[in-house]
Amino acid sequence: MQKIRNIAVIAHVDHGKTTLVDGLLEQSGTFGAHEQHDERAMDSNDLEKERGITILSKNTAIRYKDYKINIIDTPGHADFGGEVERVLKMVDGVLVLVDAYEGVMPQTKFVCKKMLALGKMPIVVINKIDKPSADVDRVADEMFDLFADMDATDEQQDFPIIYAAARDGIAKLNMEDPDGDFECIFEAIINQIPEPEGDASNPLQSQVFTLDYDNYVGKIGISRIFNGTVNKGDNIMLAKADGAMVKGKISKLIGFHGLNRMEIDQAEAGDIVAFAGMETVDVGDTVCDAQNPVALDPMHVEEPTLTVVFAVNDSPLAGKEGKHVTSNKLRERLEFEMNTNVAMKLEIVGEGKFKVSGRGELQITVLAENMRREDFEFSISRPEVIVKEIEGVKCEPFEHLVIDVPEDLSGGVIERLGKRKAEMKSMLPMGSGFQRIEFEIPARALIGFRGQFLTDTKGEGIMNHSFIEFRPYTGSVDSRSYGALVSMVAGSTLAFSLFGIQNRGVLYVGVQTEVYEGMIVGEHSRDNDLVVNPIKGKAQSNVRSSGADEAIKLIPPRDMSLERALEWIEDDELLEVTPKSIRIRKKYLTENERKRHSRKSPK
Ligand SMILES: Nc1nc2c(ncn2[C@@H]2O[C@H](COP(=O)(O)OP(=O)(O)OP(=O)(O)O)[C@@H](O)[C@H]2O)c(=O)[nH]1
Ligand SMILES: [Mg+2]
Repeated sequence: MQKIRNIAVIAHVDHGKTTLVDGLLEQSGTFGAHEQHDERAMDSNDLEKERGITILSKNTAIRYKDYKINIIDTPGHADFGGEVERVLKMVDGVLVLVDAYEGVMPQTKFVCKKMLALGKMPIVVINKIDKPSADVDRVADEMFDLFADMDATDEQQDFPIIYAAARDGIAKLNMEDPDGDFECIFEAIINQIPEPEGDASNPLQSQVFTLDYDNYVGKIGISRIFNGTVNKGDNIMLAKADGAMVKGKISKLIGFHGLNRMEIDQAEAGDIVAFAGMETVDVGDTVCDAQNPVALDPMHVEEPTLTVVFAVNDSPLAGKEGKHVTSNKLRERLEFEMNTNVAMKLEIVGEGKFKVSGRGELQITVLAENMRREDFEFSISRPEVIVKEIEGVKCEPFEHLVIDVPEDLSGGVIERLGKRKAEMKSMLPMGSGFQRIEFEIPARALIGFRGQFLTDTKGEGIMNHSFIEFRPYTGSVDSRSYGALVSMVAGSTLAFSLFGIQNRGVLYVGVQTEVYEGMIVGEHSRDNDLVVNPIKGKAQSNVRSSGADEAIKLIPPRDMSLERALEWIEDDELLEVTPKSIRIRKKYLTENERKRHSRKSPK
């Protein structure tokens, strides 16, 4: 049997996981001397590259001495937390990264809790020790406290610490030591992480934790072999989560090495490999011995906490910019997503209306953004949290919120959060004039909060949050305090009229933008909606006024990204998403309709 170690790299967002994996690939000699690769090579899809974050967990393998080390890089953003939990079942230990200044953050807690509960062996890597603000002693203490609070076993509590600057390929066991390379990380992996259990001579049991799709071979299931040996061409039995058994055949067996995948003939217990040839494979399925099929425990998938409705775009500008606009196309695409993305759920709620549930706004934005790029056009409604009954009590999701704010601004932020039913848990000075304040808050109250928070902290505040649990419903919370500037007409915007409107709030559109009746062109500075005419030209007159035309100075419109717009909209508003534009609109386009509907359902 070959010597194998299986690890996952876990941490809060941006603490340097993917960068560390780069270093592991590099320093193990897995990248050839002349092999070209990008920074953060594992962040391979377009959105990951653009945003600089990991969205999907991905696995790779390296060789160190005579060991094969399978490494799974995981996403750190809370919305993708479901991925991490699944991945943790596949490995025998983890590298937990923690930023040498930021310390323990909400998602550090989330992933550590899961990891400790599953009994995995941790190696703690305090990363970014090169930062001038690094405070490794405080951060190490925070990690010890965290593990103690979470009932780590003695063995887990005894974790090794490695100090690293992953970006520079530096690591060492003591801060006082001279800078070394990643050898101490490799050694810790082979010495501290247990070898995989299981026996190559037992009947095959291999659990699928991620799906991939290849245009040539179709659906691919990436899985960890817990028992047995598998050969290319083997007949197998696929044990589904619902208990069904489906016969299948391994048409291709795929191994991993660095950024490459290659066909292999055989793999055995302990390893992580991919199978092709089973079109019905889903995450959580067990690939079993055909004669003696025994399913492994199904995977617990984190429940969604948030829903939005995707619907056919029915705005007056519909169908002009996108290629795929019909209900059928939309349904097919969303169903395809659910096939590979187990953390999301889909429900058809009406003609051309699809309720998509997930873990957070970013997860939903990523899906919407991918669809835009594939030439889809659709509308999205305001995100709503999932409310459910637990033992007869109406409950809603709660989040752990951590904010870092300049001291002199903290009062205002605390007051605002109080109105949103946040409960303050702690407050600590962070040095450099910042305070770190922790809250527990209904997830509902966080929708739309980020924009407000950035305004309140003049863009200097940092906020992070992560799901805690469902708790009893808290009643109404403060929401957007501004109304919308709504166009009363259709046409192309003119500078003259925008100039008049910009005193009323903040514009979201510039000149010569196509608008329609009911489209939102900006934010009103008061709490009610204001109907405006953005296409009105200057009245014709025979006398040319002296230079007045040139005096029109427009403030550049606020750029509403998909995320920002999604956070901003209210229940009676929609986002219109096309490959070219993101427009915000009222659900009911005419003022009459809006009046009629607001009378019917007083809010
Ligand atoms: N100063 C400093 N910056 C680092 C170090 N390691 C990583 N970074 C930077 O931190 C940022 C985030 O790095 P990533 O590797 O993408 O972090 P991640 O944990 O994979 O992020 P997610 O996958 O989105 O959770 C990048 O800008 C890196 O260049 C380090 O040792 N020192
Ligand atoms: Mg990453």
